[in-house]
Formats: sequence, structure tokens, C-alpha cells
Amino acid sequence: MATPAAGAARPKVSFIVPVYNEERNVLEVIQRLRKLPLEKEIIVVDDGSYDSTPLLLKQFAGDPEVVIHLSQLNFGKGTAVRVGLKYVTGDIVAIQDGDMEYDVNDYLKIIGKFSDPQVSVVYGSRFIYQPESPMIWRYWFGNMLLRFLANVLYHANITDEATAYKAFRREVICSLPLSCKRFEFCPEVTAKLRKRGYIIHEVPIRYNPRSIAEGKKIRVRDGWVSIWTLFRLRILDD
Ligand SMILES: Nc1nc2c(ncn2[C@@H]2O[C@H](COP(=O)(O)OP(=O)(O)OP(=O)(O)O)[C@@H](O)[C@H]2O)c(=O)[nH]1
Ligand SMILES: [Mg+2]
Repeated sequence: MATPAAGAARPKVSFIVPVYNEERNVLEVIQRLRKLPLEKEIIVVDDGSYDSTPLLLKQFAGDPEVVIHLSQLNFGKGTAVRVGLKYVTGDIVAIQDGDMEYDVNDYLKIIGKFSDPQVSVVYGSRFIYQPESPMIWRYWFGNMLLRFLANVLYHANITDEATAYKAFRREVICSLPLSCKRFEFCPEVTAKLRKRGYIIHEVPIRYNPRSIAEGKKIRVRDGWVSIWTLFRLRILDD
């Protein structure tokens, strides 16, 4: 499944950063990514933010390491990731949210796993990191349900299906026929990877959740859509 060349010692990483009204975080996230000792490109996709995010992003015009894609209308995180995938040129594609819930340094461990040419997909797991990160019960319960369904319906053998830290060899993620619009990116990608037989490897990662007041956009209904997506894709041919 993986090409030997793709396991080269110093792969280039394409970070896709979907952002929507992230004026409080976006610059800090980009600066933290830039500091990572990796060959990389940072592809930021904003669709319709109505705070100062688009204005802040304009300072990266012409920056060789940062690609900015702005659109007027809002389509959702899943659409933003699919737009980002059109621009990736790296060996590995990694998803980085435009907030500080995750620690970018954990991507060094994740990317390190790809030194094994047999590894095609790596997720960061918040549930095997010790001590386990705090999470309010609603989100914890939703995460456990998604993990259970991914393991039962797709034999995924993972502990964190809904993690935002997901990394793939470029040819693997770009070969998937994705149609997600909002937060169903995670279940769609998990389902379609497993249906194609890819093993999902995991690495423990830290998590520092934010609240809705602090800018979190995901809602309970997105959890229901994710559950439905796992069932739907089990039945459908794709
Ligand atoms: N471009 C774009 N980004 C979005 C949209 N909705 C959310 N995002 C971004 O997606 C990231 C995740 O959103 P959060 O609200 O933090 O949700 P989360 O619980 O971390 O969700 P997951 O990472 O999918 O598990 C953030 O960077 C958001 O700005 C959207 O409509 N368009
Ligand atoms: Mg987040």
C-alpha cells in the first residue's frame, strides 16, 4: 500500500489548516507550525469568516511556506479540508485545526511513525495519553460511541476516531473519494480508509479542549451526523 520512496528520511509535510472565525488563534497556530523542525507547507483554508481572520491571513501573501485560500461563502470544515487537498504537494498530509486544543509538537511523533514505509495512516489518540486529558462528559461519551462504532463496523482497532490529528501519505488521502462538508470528515475518512484495508496507527497526544464560548464550532448535531456517516458508509458502495 505504501511506496518505499514515500518512507524517505525527511518527508515534506503538508499541513491543512481549516479556519473559521479564528482571529484569536490562527496566527499563533501558524507560528507554532512554522517552528516545527520539518520540511513543510502550511495550507490555510478560510471560508467566509466574518471576524478579522481573513485580514490577519493577508500578511502571508507571497510567503513561500504558507498558502492561503480564502472564499466568501461558508461551506464547513470538511469542504475546507477537501479544498486544501487540491493544493498539497508534500509526502505526508496532516490536519491541523486553527485552534490550540492540540499541541503541534505532537505532530513530530506522528510524522516520525512514517519512517516505517509500511505505515500509511497515523492518528493522534487523546485516550492513550497519560494522564488522560480532561473532556466534558458529552464530548467524552460521543467520542466513545464513535470509537466503538469504528471498531465494530470497520474493525478499525483504534482508541480515538474523532481526533483532529490525522496524518496520511499524500497518495492515500488524495485517492479517497471524499464528499464531506462539515465535521463528518473524520468518520468519512476513517470508514473509507478501512474499507480499502489501510491500518490506522496511533500515537498518544495531549488535548486541551476549548469551550463554545472560546470558539468551538462543533455541536451535538455534528455528533449525530458522524454516527450516521459511519452507518451509511458501511452499507453504501463508494
Ligand atoms: N474553513 C472552515 N473551518 C472550519 C469550519 N468550521 C470549523 N472550522 C475549523 O475546524 C477546526 C475545528 O473546529 P472546532 O470547532 O474546534 O471543532 P473540534 O471539536 O476541534 O472538531 P474536530 O477537530 O473536527 O474534532 C477549527 O480550526 C475551526 O476553525 C468551517 O465552516 N470552515
Ligand atoms: Mg478544535
